Amino acid sequence: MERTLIIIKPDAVQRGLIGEIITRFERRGLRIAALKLMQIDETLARRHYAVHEGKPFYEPLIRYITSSPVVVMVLEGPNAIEAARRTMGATNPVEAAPGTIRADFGMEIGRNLVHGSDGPETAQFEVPLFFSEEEILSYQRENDRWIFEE
Ligand code: DAT
Ligand code: MG
Repeated sequence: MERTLIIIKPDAVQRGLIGEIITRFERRGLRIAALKLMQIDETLARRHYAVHEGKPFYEPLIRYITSSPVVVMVLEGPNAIEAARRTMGATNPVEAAPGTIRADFGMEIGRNLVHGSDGPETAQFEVPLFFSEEEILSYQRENDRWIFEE
């Protein structure tokens, strides 16, 4: 089962959208393997977004992601990475498809509400930045067989 790291970003927490965003992933069928509210410090922010170091939006991005608590989750399911990113929508909310989280709640690329790992290698790098192995739970839901074919 594939795993992805999701961050409900500071703007979404401040706007009272934690439940709404979790619901969209949960309703789709993604299984929550880990979940917590936390404050991202500068060290963690710089590590998580290291791939963007040097880009013009890097410093504002670090200020934004450290500006208020976030909710971080590990979601799992078949093709969890792509499923989550399609539920989130395009990086820039004005380009995101209607019905996605970023389109339905966002206006600006620098306030795009949610993060999701963009590939298997990224997920394997990002998940351990936020969660220890003991915090990630392996379990079955009673209705998994009605959501996951195998
Ligand atoms: P995503 O979050 O969709 O994976 P990304 O990894 O390319 O997008 O960028 C990380 C975050 O940085 C993104 O959520 C918002 C911000 N960002 C990306 N490109 C930007 C740009 N051109 N201008 C301003 N902010 C940008
Ligand atoms: Mg990314």
